[in-house]
Amino acid sequence: MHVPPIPHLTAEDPQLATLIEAEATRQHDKLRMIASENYVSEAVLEASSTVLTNKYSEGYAGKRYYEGQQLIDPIETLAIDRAKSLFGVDHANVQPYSGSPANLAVYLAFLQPGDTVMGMALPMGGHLTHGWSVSATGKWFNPVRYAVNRETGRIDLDEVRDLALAERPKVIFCGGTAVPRTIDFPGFAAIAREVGAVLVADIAHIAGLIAGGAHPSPVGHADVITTTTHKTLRGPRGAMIMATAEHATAIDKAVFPGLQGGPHNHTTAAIAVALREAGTQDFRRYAHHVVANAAALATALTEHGFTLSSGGTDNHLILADLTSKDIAGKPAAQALDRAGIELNYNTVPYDTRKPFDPSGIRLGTAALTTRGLTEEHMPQVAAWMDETVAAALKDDEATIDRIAGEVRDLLAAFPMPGYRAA
Ligand code: DSN
Repeated sequence: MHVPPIPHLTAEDPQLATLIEAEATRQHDKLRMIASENYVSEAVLEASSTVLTNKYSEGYAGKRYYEGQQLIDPIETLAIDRAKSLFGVDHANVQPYSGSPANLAVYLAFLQPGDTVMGMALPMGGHLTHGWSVSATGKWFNPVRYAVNRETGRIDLDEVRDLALAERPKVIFCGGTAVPRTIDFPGFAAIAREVGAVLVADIAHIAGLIAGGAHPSPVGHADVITTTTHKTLRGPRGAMIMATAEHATAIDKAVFPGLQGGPHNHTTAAIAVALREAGTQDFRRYAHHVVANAAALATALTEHGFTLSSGGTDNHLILADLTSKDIAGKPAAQALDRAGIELNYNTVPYDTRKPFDPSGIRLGTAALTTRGLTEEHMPQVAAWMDETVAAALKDDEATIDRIAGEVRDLLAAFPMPGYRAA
């Protein structure tokens, strides 16, 4: 059953309660390997479902447009102070509703429509909001995009520099959604300085690894840092923008009143809880364990003949090209989901297939590490993945069902925050 329990919902809206309870069970029974997902603690769940959702608070602490902020102000200030202390930044804005609005606020703070922005191309691992064509950021601004090297699968900073010198972007984004390797923040910062651009590090995927000391920090290199709070950082769905003191006012004005109305105070409180958790020794161990699990899984997948983009991983994320397995990403992801292994199909760099039917899959170890799985389990996970992909090619649903049962049996020994067996 769901934890905290939902008795009032069950009594008043059983149809919805049944769906939520089923989702809790689904999350319990599956190896959740979508690289951007995690399990939050029960304390985070409690904070995000409080009466704070009743309150409007446009503005910032001490400068609100509505009365009754006696307790909202200290809650938001606590979240800000914890973000500043955890990441060692001058300024933090905890109001962005999620990662895309956070990135859009950066455009509003530093660019005029038509200005040039540079980011990693989406099929190379970048994010839609780094200037991809279907996003407002690609339609209303002038995007220039860097790639990864075709042979190494890694960013070539010489190519990034050449492009930056030729195009003179006002803003450069580093970071992305399918980047399995360490981001060279000092290298990007040198390029940004040379061309006079604002460097934005989008650390949405790796924020928890940075907080836990398992990935280098962009602080001291990037002018602005954007992040979601719900991936490796293990908080509620939300986002933050951190910045040097110089850019604090521009960022705050862009978030409110530039882009958003009232902050979601229940989310702010839950972010504060997550930031406190992320400052503990337990979380440091967790962050290093996420990386160790990903490395062990990458090794095991390679031994099973999977082709990994860039040859492996430095963080929580693995991108596999399934061409060598004679299956496309989407049917593989769907079969893996039936086998209790949840991940997403994904383009791989230089993919010859379409984004809605690409060659690869993307997976990560943040959630399964929260459940308590260790490196010793990764060979079994890789073996299940290999067997499932082979079974999918033969329409062998019996094997896929058997693996789903084995996954459930394994996970029964690993408690899930937010769920208890009835
Ligand atoms: N949807 C997020 C991810 O899966 O990486 C990015 O926005």
